[in-house]
Amino acid sequence: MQIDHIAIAVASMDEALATFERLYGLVPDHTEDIASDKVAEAMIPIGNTYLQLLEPTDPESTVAKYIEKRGQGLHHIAIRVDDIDATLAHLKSQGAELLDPEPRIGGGGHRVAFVHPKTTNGILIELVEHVG
Ligand code: CMX
Ligand code: CO
Repeated sequence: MQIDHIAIAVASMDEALATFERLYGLVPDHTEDIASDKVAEAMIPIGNTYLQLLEPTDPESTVAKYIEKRGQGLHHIAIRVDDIDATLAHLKSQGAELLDPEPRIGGGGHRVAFVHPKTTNGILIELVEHVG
């Protein structure tokens, strides 16, 4: 297990990318529109993990609602696992509230599933199993 990425909800991707580059020299190596989640992502490598900037692309996006309610900031932590099906089965047996009972395809084509923030102290957790 390792941290796959740490996601930050931002109101303006262009502005956030400019800030991270100007202050820390950090630049993304991958950007993508994730239509299923109504967000755009920019993946910024840092050490052996990534910062994921998330900008809503639709007012109905969960990220748009998040920014409206709580402001910009830490949105979720993504944990990389070897076998997401086995991890989900384990979490289910432990009574975790799964937002995605079955894995779905997320950014980069990887298999992902979200676990409700109320399960882990107010932090939204994303599980990621890399494909390819
Ligand atoms: N972190 C912590 N708490 C969160 C949260 C987040 N990211 N988003 C919402 N919440 C809280 C809300 O503040 C609210 O708390 P209260 O009950 O205390 O008021 C509660 O969770 C319910 O929030 P809501 O606005 O009613 O939102 P929903 O129930 O509609 O959905 C959530 C919330 C977490 C399930 C939703 O954000 C979700 O499904 N997220 C997973 C999908 C996602 O984030 N996709 C974008 C990322 C794409 C990627 O990384 O690849
Ligand atoms: Co993510």
